[in-house]
Amino acid sequence: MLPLIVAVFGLGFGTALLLVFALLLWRWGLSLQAILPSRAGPELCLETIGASHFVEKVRWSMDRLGVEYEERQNAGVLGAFFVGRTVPKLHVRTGMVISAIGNSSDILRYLWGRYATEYGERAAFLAPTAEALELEKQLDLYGRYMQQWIYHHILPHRSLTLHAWGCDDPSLPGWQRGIVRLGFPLLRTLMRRAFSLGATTHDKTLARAGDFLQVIEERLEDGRTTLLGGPEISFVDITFASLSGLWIFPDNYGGGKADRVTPHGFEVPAQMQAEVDAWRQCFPRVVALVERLYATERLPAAAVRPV
Ligand SMILES: N[C@@H](CCC(=O)N[C@@H](CS)C(=O)NCC(=O)O)C(=O)O
Repeated sequence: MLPLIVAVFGLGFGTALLLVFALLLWRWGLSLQAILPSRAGPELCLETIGASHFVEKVRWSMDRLGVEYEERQNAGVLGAFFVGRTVPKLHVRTGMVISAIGNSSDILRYLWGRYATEYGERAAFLAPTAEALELEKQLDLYGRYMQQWIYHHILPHRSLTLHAWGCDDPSLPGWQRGIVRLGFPLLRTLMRRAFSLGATTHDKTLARAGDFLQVIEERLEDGRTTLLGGPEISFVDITFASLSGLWIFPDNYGGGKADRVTPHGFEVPAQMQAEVDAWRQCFPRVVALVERLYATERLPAAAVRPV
């Protein structure tokens, strides 16, 4: 950037040197800011986009745990393609140090490690047992199939996609919404490449997601009310329900934090609706589980008592 400024304004050697010095000072100020003791802010800050099933998994877990946190919402996709970060991303302030964790499963492990002793029973749903971790790996794959599935269907529809990315949400920064709107053709191309979208991928995704849902449907045949069979829900139930929200659209998805991006009021693309109808018919126990979890267990953050 600096050489451009120097060239455009025809600056001399002395001014250019001053400019370099000023920029170095500014950069040093930024570094100092990070370690100044007066730095204020929430202990936990969750960086998100409104419509994300991986975000919902963490958000729901944090709401259930009852930790205080601030959610910082962004417009969809910009982060991934221009800053190289995915959401959810949890920023943790410990005194002067701010750490960041950027993978939903790793965030859940951090929450367990940090709060299990202090919160006791209330954190029990986060216990990373061998069985839960094994299922979580498959669930995370299912989450990726869901991304491929939904983008295959919505990307051809500009308004629907922009809505899902938060462009109709006035609480998001206007400049982000503007860039997403303007850059839509590019973002759509990048998205198609990132997920290798196309008819072949769609067929594979549909089959793999269907196979996984069949496994879960069979698991529920013995009448269990949770995926691991215990009386209380665990993080794998929260994960499964959150990831399935993309096709079941249960009431209360997001616990009040995704209302501005849900597709109510939009016509669901016909092929997508047909596939949802088929899944609903083939996997009634799955649908019942997810709807029940959302109706009875998806409490908003404020509903959880402090420890
Ligand atoms: N494995 C990651 C996947 C996260 C992911 O794919 N997040 C998407 C949203 S669902 C994302 O960051 N999209 C980019 C963006 O919207 O900026 C996790 O579990 O957190």
